[in-house]
Amino acid sequence: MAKSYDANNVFARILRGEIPCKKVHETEHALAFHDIEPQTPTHVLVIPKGAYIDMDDFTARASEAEIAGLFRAVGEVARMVGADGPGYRILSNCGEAAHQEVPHLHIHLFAGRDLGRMIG
Ligand code: DGP
Repeated sequence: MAKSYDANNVFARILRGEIPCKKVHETEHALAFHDIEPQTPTHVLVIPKGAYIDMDDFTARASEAEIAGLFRAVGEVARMVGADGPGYRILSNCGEAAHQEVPHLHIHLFAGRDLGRMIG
């Protein structure tokens, strides 16, 4: 059964300007802002402006322009925060098994220290 998008999730509210965020970057298709509970010295979330629950929903319904726009923005953010040199990690939790908390697609960008090796 198709999941339905909750228009009152916290990132939808940030997109509508109802909740403040520390903005890093904004494009036609994406918004990037600092995570409220940073796990690394640099921890930015990059989200699509469209109403998509997770990566599964996004890749099924978003246009080519939206998909390209989101991933282009991730690269732009990495360069803007200076993560492109030393390196960074991107991650997106999708659904219950991955413990996704906010039901609006978001890509975490972690940087600012050695991130170690990651498995699973
Ligand atoms: P996830 O578990 O992948 O759904 O991560 C959700 C992230 O969202 C988590 O790292 C904390 C962050 N977050 C939750 N609420 C807010 C908020 O109101 N503002 C910001 N900037 N980040 C938030």
